[in-house]
Amino acid sequence: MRVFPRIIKSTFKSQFQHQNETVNFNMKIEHIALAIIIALWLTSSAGATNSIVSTTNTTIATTTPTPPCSPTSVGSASTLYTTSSGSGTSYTCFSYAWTSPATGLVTLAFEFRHDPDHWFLDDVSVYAGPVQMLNNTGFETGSLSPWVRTTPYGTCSGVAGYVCNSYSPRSGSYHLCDGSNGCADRISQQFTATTGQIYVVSFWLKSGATGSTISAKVTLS
Ligand SMILES: [Ca+2]
Repeated sequence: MRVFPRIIKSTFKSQFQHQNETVNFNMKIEHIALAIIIALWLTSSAGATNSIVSTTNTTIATTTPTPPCSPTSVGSASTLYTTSSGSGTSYTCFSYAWTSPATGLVTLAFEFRHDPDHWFLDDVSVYAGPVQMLNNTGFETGSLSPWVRTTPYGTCSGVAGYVCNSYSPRSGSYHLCDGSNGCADRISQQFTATTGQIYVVSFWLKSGATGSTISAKVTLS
């Protein structure tokens, strides 16, 4: 009679252990699942954090300067200005809007002859929109470079074009002084132009004196 309860007890114990193992197994599965979910969430969070891209919008102000005097449109003409007399014994502004007919190097050149005295040149600019194409525009380095002096009409007498700090520059301490006599010398600087681009050229000229055999020619070609 005592065997039966023992069998029942053993069966219950076995079932209980089995259930307990099942519960433990289920709890382990739940823990593993929870661990996977947390791992996935952390990965997702880390990914989300990493996916935030910091963008900075930088606004660059570009201002196209107003020429010092109103430009005359010359199309693609290579001669901007020519005179056979002095342009005045005080500084006078000249400005031209020039359209480049080609892409490549162009030369802005000033040919000066002034038998009685000097030509003076200062504040030369060539703007493509807001971009200044020239260097040493006001001769304030105190030397000619990157301007170049050449003598296409031979060796002239008088005072060859040079950067000087006398005779009242228009700006700063220096300007170009050119007293080439007997023939003209040439002061030029190159820049790279683009087809169809409009370049606004401006410069200031002064004649040291009035008199005979004075000439100036400004070309862009
Ligand atoms: Ca100057």
